[in-house]
Amino acid sequence: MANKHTYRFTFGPWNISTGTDPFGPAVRKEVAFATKIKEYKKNGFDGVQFHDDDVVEADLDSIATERGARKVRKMLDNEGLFCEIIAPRLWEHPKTIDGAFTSNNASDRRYALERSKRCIDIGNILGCKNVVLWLAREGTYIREAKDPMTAAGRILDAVNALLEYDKTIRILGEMKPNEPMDQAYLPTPGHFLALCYRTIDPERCGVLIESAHSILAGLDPSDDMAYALWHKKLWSVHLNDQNGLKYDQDKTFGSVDLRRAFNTVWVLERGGYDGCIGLDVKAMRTTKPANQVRHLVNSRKMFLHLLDLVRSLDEKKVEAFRAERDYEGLELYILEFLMGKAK
Ligand code: XLS
Ligand code: MG
Repeated sequence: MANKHTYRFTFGPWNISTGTDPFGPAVRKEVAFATKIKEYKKNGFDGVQFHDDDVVEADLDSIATERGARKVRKMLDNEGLFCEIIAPRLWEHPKTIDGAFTSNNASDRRYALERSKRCIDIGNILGCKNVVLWLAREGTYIREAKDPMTAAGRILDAVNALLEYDKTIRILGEMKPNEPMDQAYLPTPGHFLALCYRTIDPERCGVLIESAHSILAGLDPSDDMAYALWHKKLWSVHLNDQNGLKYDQDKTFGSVDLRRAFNTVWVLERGGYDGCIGLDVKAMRTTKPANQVRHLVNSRKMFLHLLDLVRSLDEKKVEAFRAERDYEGLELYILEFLMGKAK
C-alpha cells in the first residue's frame, strides 16, 4: 500500500533574512518576528525552528527569559504553530569566540553549558523537547590550537550534562565539516552518531541532517539520512541545496541537483521518516522584499513535487534492473522518469 504519510513543514525565522553577505550590507529591511510568523500557515508551514535568542535575547535573567518565552508561546498558539526544534546560538557571543563546549577557556565552557541549559528551559516553555546542537565553533583554525581527543571528550561531557539536566529532552547533533571553522570537530552525522552511543542515554541522542552540510563533506545527503534512519536516529532535517564545495549556500531545495533531491525524498519515504521537513534556505541577495519568502515556498513545493514522483515510481522496474545488474538501464529509467518521459 502506497505510503500516505503527511509531512509537516518547518523553518526558522533566520530563513527570512536581510540579504547581507560577507561582501555587502543588507538589501532588505529586517522583518520583526511578529510579521514573519504570519508567513507560516498561509504558505503551508506547520512549525517554527528557533535559536534561543530568536525567542528571547541571550543572557536575560530567568524572570525576563520566562516572560519573553511565554509571549512567543502565545504567538505560536494564536497562529496554530508548534516549535519543532530549539538550538542554543553558541557562535556569536564574546564568550564563544574560541568555541563553546571545546573552548580552551574553562569559564567559556561553563557559559556555553549554562546557556544550553537555559535554552532547554526556553524550549520547555515552547513545548519543544528537541534540542539541536549545531557545533559551529567546535573546531580550529589551526590543528595545534586544541587536542581533538580532549575536544571530543568535552562535547560528550556537555551532551551528558544536558541529558542529565532534563530527562525529558533529546539532543540532535547538526554536523557541518567547516564554516565558520576551518575544520570542525565531529564533521559529519556519522561522527555524532558514534558519540551518541557513548552518552549516558543513547536513546535520547540523534541527529538533524542538512543537505548542504553533507555535500560540503563530499557526501550524499540521502546516504547520510539513510544511515541515520537505519540507526533510528534521524529526528529532523534541513533540506536545501549546495552548488559545490564553497561557503554554505543554503540554496532552494532541488535547485542545483534534482536527482540528488529526488533520492533524498525517496530515502525519507522508504525509510519511514516521521519527523518534520525542516528547511534551512536563504533568499538570493537580489531577491526583492516582496519575494522574500519565495525560496521557502519553492523549497516546499519542490519537496511535494518530488514526493509525488517518488510515490509514482515503479519500484518493480527498479528491482528488475538491479537483478539484471543493468545500471545503465536503471539510470536512464530514473533520468527519463525525472523528465516525465519514462515509459
Ligand atoms: C548553519 C546551520 C544553522 C543551524 C541553525 O550552517 O545550518 O543554520 O541549522 O542554527
Ligand atoms: Mg542548518
